[in-house]
Amino acid sequence: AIGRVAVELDSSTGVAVMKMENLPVNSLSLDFLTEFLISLEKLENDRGCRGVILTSGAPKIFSAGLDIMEMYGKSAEHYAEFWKAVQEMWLRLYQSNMVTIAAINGSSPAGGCLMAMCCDYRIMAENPKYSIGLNETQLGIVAPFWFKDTMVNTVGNRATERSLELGLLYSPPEAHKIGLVDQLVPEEKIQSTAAAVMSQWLAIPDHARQITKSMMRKPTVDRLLAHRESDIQNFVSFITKDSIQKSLQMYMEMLKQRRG
Ligand code: CO8
Repeated sequence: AIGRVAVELDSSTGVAVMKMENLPVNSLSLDFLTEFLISLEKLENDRGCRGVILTSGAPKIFSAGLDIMEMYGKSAEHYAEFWKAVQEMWLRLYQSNMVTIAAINGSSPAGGCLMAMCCDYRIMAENPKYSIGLNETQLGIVAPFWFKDTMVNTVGNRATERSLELGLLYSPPEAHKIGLVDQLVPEEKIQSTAAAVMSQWLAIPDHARQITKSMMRKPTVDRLLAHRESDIQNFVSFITKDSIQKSLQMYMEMLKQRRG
Protein backbone atom coordinates (compact mmCIF):
# COMPACT_ATOMS: atom_id res chain seq x y z
CA ALA A 1 0.00 0.00 0.00
CA ILE A 2 1.18 3.48 -0.91
CA GLY A 3 -1.11 5.19 1.55
CA ARG A 4 -3.83 6.77 -0.58
CA VAL A 5 -6.53 4.55 0.90
CA ALA A 6 -6.68 4.13 4.68
CA VAL A 7 -8.51 0.98 5.73
CA GLU A 8 -9.61 0.27 9.28
CA LEU A 9 -11.39 -3.00 9.94
CA ASP A 10 -13.23 -3.41 13.24
CA SER A 11 -13.08 -7.15 13.79
CA SER A 12 -15.78 -7.07 16.48
CA THR A 13 -18.42 -5.66 14.07
CA GLY A 14 -17.00 -6.90 10.76
CA VAL A 15 -17.22 -3.35 9.39
CA ALA A 16 -14.35 -1.62 7.62
CA VAL A 17 -13.98 2.09 6.99
CA MET A 18 -12.24 2.86 3.70
CA LYS A 19 -11.04 6.42 3.71
CA MET A 20 -9.87 7.91 0.42
CA GLU A 21 -6.77 10.05 0.94
CA ASN A 22 -5.53 11.02 -2.49
CA LEU A 23 -5.03 14.67 -1.61
CA PRO A 24 -6.03 17.32 -2.39
CA VAL A 25 -9.30 16.21 -4.05
CA ASN A 26 -9.32 12.39 -4.27
CA SER A 27 -9.19 12.47 -8.04
CA LEU A 28 -9.31 8.97 -9.47
CA SER A 29 -5.88 8.60 -11.01
CA LEU A 30 -4.61 5.28 -12.33
CA ASP A 31 -2.39 4.84 -9.25
CA PHE A 32 -5.22 5.66 -6.91
CA LEU A 33 -7.66 3.32 -8.68
CA THR A 34 -5.09 0.52 -8.53
CA GLU A 35 -4.60 0.96 -4.81
CA PHE A 36 -8.34 1.28 -4.22
CA LEU A 37 -8.94 -2.00 -6.05
CA ILE A 38 -6.28 -3.84 -4.06
CA SER A 39 -7.75 -2.59 -0.77
CA LEU A 40 -11.29 -3.51 -1.78
CA GLU A 41 -10.24 -6.96 -2.98
CA LYS A 42 -8.49 -7.63 0.33
CA LEU A 43 -11.64 -6.82 2.29
CA GLU A 44 -13.79 -8.78 -0.17
CA ASN A 45 -11.65 -11.88 0.50
CA ASP A 46 -11.62 -11.38 4.27
CA ARG A 47 -14.32 -13.52 5.86
CA GLY A 48 -14.19 -11.23 8.89
CA CYS A 49 -15.39 -8.27 6.85
CA ARG A 50 -19.10 -7.94 5.99
CA GLY A 51 -19.52 -4.25 5.39
CA VAL A 52 -17.58 -1.23 4.12
CA ILE A 53 -18.15 2.44 4.79
CA LEU A 54 -16.61 4.46 1.96
CA THR A 55 -15.65 7.99 2.93
CA SER A 56 -13.09 10.71 2.36
CA GLY A 57 -10.12 11.97 4.33
CA ALA A 58 -9.88 15.06 2.10
CA PRO A 59 -11.50 18.18 3.55
CA LYS A 60 -14.74 19.20 1.74
CA ILE A 61 -14.34 16.72 -1.12
CA PHE A 62 -15.59 13.14 -1.32
CA SER A 63 -13.97 12.66 -4.73
CA ALA A 64 -13.40 15.02 -7.67
CA GLY A 65 -14.04 12.13 -10.05
CA LEU A 66 -11.73 10.86 -12.74
CA ASP A 67 -8.36 12.51 -12.75
CA ILE A 68 -8.52 14.87 -15.70
CA MET A 69 -4.74 14.71 -16.11
CA GLU A 70 -5.11 11.00 -16.98
CA MET A 71 -7.35 11.99 -19.88
CA TYR A 72 -5.24 14.79 -21.24
CA GLY A 73 -2.12 14.75 -23.41
CA LYS A 74 -1.36 11.03 -22.94
CA SER A 75 -0.95 8.12 -25.36
CA ALA A 76 -3.78 5.91 -26.63
CA GLU A 77 -2.22 2.99 -24.69
CA HIS A 78 -2.35 5.02 -21.51
CA TYR A 79 -5.99 5.98 -22.04
CA ALA A 80 -6.91 2.33 -22.62
CA GLU A 81 -5.17 1.22 -19.44
CA PHE A 82 -6.75 4.01 -17.46
CA TRP A 83 -10.23 3.26 -18.74
CA LYS A 84 -9.84 -0.42 -17.95
CA ALA A 85 -9.09 0.51 -14.34
CA VAL A 86 -12.18 2.73 -14.20
CA GLN A 87 -14.30 -0.15 -15.51
CA GLU A 88 -12.74 -2.49 -12.96
CA MET A 89 -13.47 -0.13 -10.08
CA TRP A 90 -17.12 0.03 -11.12
CA LEU A 91 -17.41 -3.73 -11.63
CA ARG A 92 -15.93 -4.55 -8.21
CA LEU A 93 -17.74 -1.91 -6.23
CA TYR A 94 -21.14 -2.32 -7.90
CA GLN A 95 -21.09 -6.08 -7.38
CA SER A 96 -19.46 -6.21 -3.97
CA ASN A 97 -20.71 -9.00 -1.72
CA MET A 98 -20.22 -6.70 1.24
CA VAL A 99 -22.73 -4.10 2.36
CA THR A 100 -21.36 -0.82 1.02
CA ILE A 101 -22.36 2.55 2.46
CA ALA A 102 -21.11 5.86 1.11
CA ALA A 103 -20.57 8.51 3.78
CA ILE A 104 -20.39 11.48 1.41
CA ASN A 105 -18.58 14.10 3.45
CA GLY A 106 -17.85 16.53 0.61
CA SER A 107 -18.44 17.32 -3.04
CA SER A 108 -18.80 14.40 -5.36
CA PRO A 109 -18.85 15.25 -9.07
CA ALA A 110 -18.78 12.79 -11.98
CA GLY A 111 -16.68 9.71 -11.12
CA GLY A 112 -17.11 10.58 -7.42
CA CYS A 113 -20.87 10.41 -7.84
CA LEU A 114 -20.47 7.13 -9.73
CA MET A 115 -18.55 5.62 -6.81
CA ALA A 116 -21.24 6.74 -4.37
CA MET A 117 -23.98 5.31 -6.60
CA CYS A 118 -22.23 1.94 -6.60
CA CYS A 119 -22.87 1.64 -2.88
CA ASP A 120 -25.97 0.09 -1.29
CA TYR A 121 -26.83 3.25 0.64
CA ARG A 122 -25.76 6.91 0.55
CA ILE A 123 -25.57 9.34 3.44
CA MET A 124 -24.54 12.91 2.65
CA ALA A 125 -23.43 15.75 4.90
CA GLU A 126 -25.98 18.57 4.61
CA ASN A 127 -23.38 21.29 3.97
CA PRO A 128 -24.80 23.68 1.30
CA LYS A 129 -21.33 24.03 -0.23
CA TYR A 130 -21.26 20.39 -1.30
CA SER A 131 -22.67 19.09 -4.54
CA ILE A 132 -23.08 15.75 -6.27
CA GLY A 133 -23.99 14.62 -9.76
CA LEU A 134 -22.81 13.44 -13.15
CA ASN A 135 -21.63 16.74 -14.65
CA GLU A 136 -19.76 15.29 -17.65
CA THR A 137 -21.57 17.33 -20.30
CA GLN A 138 -20.34 20.52 -18.58
CA LEU A 139 -16.81 19.37 -19.50
CA GLY A 140 -17.91 18.67 -23.07
CA ILE A 141 -17.62 14.93 -22.49
CA VAL A 142 -20.25 12.23 -22.33
CA ALA A 143 -20.91 9.84 -19.47
CA PRO A 144 -20.66 6.27 -20.81
CA PHE A 145 -23.73 4.02 -20.91
CA TRP A 146 -22.85 2.21 -17.71
CA PHE A 147 -22.59 5.50 -15.76
CA LYS A 148 -26.04 6.28 -17.18
CA ASP A 149 -27.36 2.82 -16.28
CA THR A 150 -26.10 3.19 -12.72
CA MET A 151 -27.89 6.50 -12.37
CA VAL A 152 -31.10 5.16 -13.90
CA ASN A 153 -30.98 2.34 -11.36
CA THR A 154 -30.60 4.91 -8.59
CA VAL A 155 -33.01 7.74 -9.49
CA GLY A 156 -35.04 6.54 -12.49
CA ASN A 157 -35.14 7.49 -16.13
CA ARG A 158 -36.56 11.02 -16.10
CA ALA A 159 -34.27 12.41 -13.39
CA THR A 160 -31.30 10.77 -15.12
CA GLU A 161 -32.16 12.21 -18.52
CA ARG A 162 -32.38 15.76 -17.18
CA SER A 163 -29.30 15.32 -14.97
CA LEU A 164 -27.11 13.96 -17.72
CA GLU A 165 -28.12 16.35 -20.48
CA LEU A 166 -27.60 19.42 -18.29
CA GLY A 167 -24.64 17.95 -16.37
CA LEU A 168 -26.41 18.88 -13.13
CA LEU A 169 -24.62 19.08 -9.82
CA TYR A 170 -27.18 18.88 -7.00
CA SER A 171 -27.10 20.50 -3.57
CA PRO A 172 -27.66 18.02 -0.72
CA PRO A 173 -31.42 18.80 -0.39
CA GLU A 174 -31.91 18.48 -4.17
CA ALA A 175 -29.94 15.25 -4.27
CA HIS A 176 -32.07 13.90 -1.46
CA LYS A 177 -35.28 14.97 -3.18
CA ILE A 178 -34.53 13.00 -6.36
CA GLY A 179 -33.22 10.02 -4.39
CA LEU A 180 -29.60 10.40 -5.45
CA VAL A 181 -28.74 10.21 -1.76
CA ASP A 182 -30.83 8.35 0.80
CA GLN A 183 -30.27 10.49 3.86
CA LEU A 184 -28.86 13.88 4.90
CA VAL A 185 -27.19 14.43 8.25
CA PRO A 186 -25.16 17.18 9.93
CA GLU A 187 -21.55 16.69 8.97
CA GLU A 188 -20.42 15.65 12.47
CA LYS A 189 -22.99 12.84 12.54
CA ILE A 190 -22.04 11.22 9.26
CA GLN A 191 -19.80 8.43 10.58
CA SER A 192 -22.07 7.48 13.48
CA THR A 193 -25.09 7.46 11.15
CA ALA A 194 -23.24 5.26 8.67
CA ALA A 195 -22.38 2.82 11.47
CA ALA A 196 -26.01 2.71 12.64
CA VAL A 197 -27.35 2.15 9.12
CA MET A 198 -24.71 -0.52 8.57
CA SER A 199 -25.88 -2.50 11.57
CA GLN A 200 -29.45 -2.50 10.16
CA TRP A 201 -28.19 -3.87 6.85
CA LEU A 202 -26.01 -6.47 8.59
CA ALA A 203 -29.05 -7.76 10.49
CA ILE A 204 -30.16 -9.38 7.19
CA PRO A 205 -28.55 -12.75 6.46
CA ASP A 206 -25.65 -12.12 4.04
CA HIS A 207 -26.60 -14.91 1.69
CA ALA A 208 -30.17 -13.70 1.06
CA ARG A 209 -29.07 -10.09 0.73
CA GLN A 210 -26.23 -10.96 -1.67
CA ILE A 211 -28.45 -12.97 -3.99
CA THR A 212 -30.98 -10.15 -4.01
CA LYS A 213 -28.32 -7.55 -4.78
CA SER A 214 -27.03 -9.66 -7.63
CA MET A 215 -30.55 -10.13 -8.99
CA MET A 216 -30.99 -6.35 -9.07
CA ARG A 217 -27.59 -5.46 -10.50
CA LYS A 218 -26.47 -8.33 -12.72
CA PRO A 219 -28.26 -7.25 -15.91
CA THR A 220 -26.49 -3.87 -15.70
CA VAL A 221 -23.12 -5.49 -15.06
CA ASP A 222 -23.61 -7.99 -17.89
CA ARG A 223 -24.21 -5.14 -20.30
CA LEU A 224 -20.73 -3.73 -19.69
CA LEU A 225 -19.12 -7.18 -19.65
CA ALA A 226 -20.60 -7.85 -23.09
CA HIS A 227 -19.18 -4.60 -24.48
CA ARG A 228 -16.08 -4.08 -22.40
CA GLU A 229 -13.56 -3.94 -25.25
CA SER A 230 -15.68 -1.69 -27.45
CA ASP A 231 -16.28 0.59 -24.48
CA ILE A 232 -12.50 0.97 -24.10
CA GLN A 233 -12.13 1.65 -27.83
CA ASN A 234 -14.93 4.22 -27.70
CA PHE A 235 -13.28 5.99 -24.81
CA VAL A 236 -9.90 6.08 -26.52
CA SER A 237 -11.22 7.36 -29.82
CA PHE A 238 -13.39 9.97 -28.10
CA ILE A 239 -10.76 11.26 -25.71
CA THR A 240 -8.02 11.51 -28.37
CA LYS A 241 -10.13 13.87 -30.53
CA ASP A 242 -8.61 17.35 -30.79
CA SER A 243 -11.91 19.01 -29.94
CA ILE A 244 -12.28 16.93 -26.75
CA GLN A 245 -8.70 17.55 -25.69
CA LYS A 246 -9.39 21.25 -26.16
CA SER A 247 -12.56 21.10 -24.04
CA LEU A 248 -10.69 19.38 -21.23
CA GLN A 249 -7.89 21.92 -21.39
CA MET A 250 -10.38 24.80 -21.20
CA TYR A 251 -12.13 23.15 -18.27
CA MET A 252 -8.86 22.73 -16.36
CA GLU A 253 -8.05 26.40 -16.99
CA MET A 254 -11.51 27.42 -15.81
CA LEU A 255 -10.95 25.41 -12.58
CA LYS A 256 -7.69 27.23 -11.95
CA GLN A 257 -9.08 30.71 -12.73
CA ARG A 258 -12.16 30.19 -10.58
CA ARG A 259 -9.91 30.07 -7.52
CA GLY A 260 -8.99 32.89 -5.22
N1 CO8 B 1 -8.71 15.78 -11.95
C1 CO8 B 1 -7.49 16.33 -11.81
N2 CO8 B 1 -7.25 17.41 -11.05
C2 CO8 B 1 -8.29 17.97 -10.41
C3 CO8 B 1 -9.60 17.46 -10.52
C4 CO8 B 1 -9.80 16.31 -11.34
N3 CO8 B 1 -11.00 15.74 -11.51
N4 CO8 B 1 -10.42 18.22 -9.78
C5 CO8 B 1 -9.66 19.18 -9.23
N5 CO8 B 1 -8.37 19.04 -9.60
C6 CO8 B 1 -7.23 19.86 -9.19
C7 CO8 B 1 -7.44 21.33 -9.51
O1 CO8 B 1 -7.07 21.62 -10.84
C8 CO8 B 1 -6.51 21.98 -8.51
O2 CO8 B 1 -5.17 21.83 -8.98
P1 CO8 B 1 -4.07 22.97 -8.72
O3 CO8 B 1 -3.95 23.07 -7.24
O4 CO8 B 1 -2.86 22.44 -9.41
O5 CO8 B 1 -4.61 24.22 -9.36
C9 CO8 B 1 -6.66 21.09 -7.29
O6 CO8 B 1 -7.14 19.83 -7.77
C10 CO8 B 1 -7.66 21.63 -6.28
O7 CO8 B 1 -8.88 21.93 -6.93
P2 CO8 B 1 -9.75 23.25 -6.64
O8 CO8 B 1 -8.84 24.41 -6.40
O9 CO8 B 1 -10.76 23.41 -7.72
O10 CO8 B 1 -10.42 22.84 -5.25
P3 CO8 B 1 -11.86 23.26 -4.68
O11 CO8 B 1 -11.89 22.76 -3.29
O12 CO8 B 1 -12.13 24.70 -4.95
O13 CO8 B 1 -12.93 22.43 -5.58
C11 CO8 B 1 -13.80 20.48 -6.68
C12 CO8 B 1 -12.90 21.04 -5.57
C13 CO8 B 1 -15.27 20.82 -6.38
C14 CO8 B 1 -13.61 18.98 -6.70
C15 CO8 B 1 -13.40 21.13 -8.02
O14 CO8 B 1 -11.99 21.02 -8.15
C16 CO8 B 1 -14.02 20.51 -9.22
O15 CO8 B 1 -15.17 20.78 -9.52
N6 CO8 B 1 -13.24 19.67 -9.94
C17 CO8 B 1 -13.64 19.10 -11.17
C18 CO8 B 1 -14.49 17.93 -10.93
C19 CO8 B 1 -14.97 17.35 -12.21
O16 CO8 B 1 -15.64 18.00 -13.01
N7 CO8 B 1 -14.62 16.10 -12.44
C20 CO8 B 1 -15.03 15.42 -13.61
C21 CO8 B 1 -14.00 14.45 -14.06
S1 CO8 B 1 -14.64 13.51 -15.42
C22 CO8 B 1 -15.27 12.09 -14.74
O17 CO8 B 1 -15.12 11.82 -13.58
C23 CO8 B 1 -16.02 11.13 -15.60
C24 CO8 B 1 -15.57 11.09 -16.99
C25 CO8 B 1 -16.38 10.14 -17.78
C26 CO8 B 1 -15.68 9.66 -19.01
C27 CO8 B 1 -16.03 10.39 -20.22
C28 CO8 B 1 -15.84 9.59 -21.46
C29 CO8 B 1 -15.17 10.40 -22.54
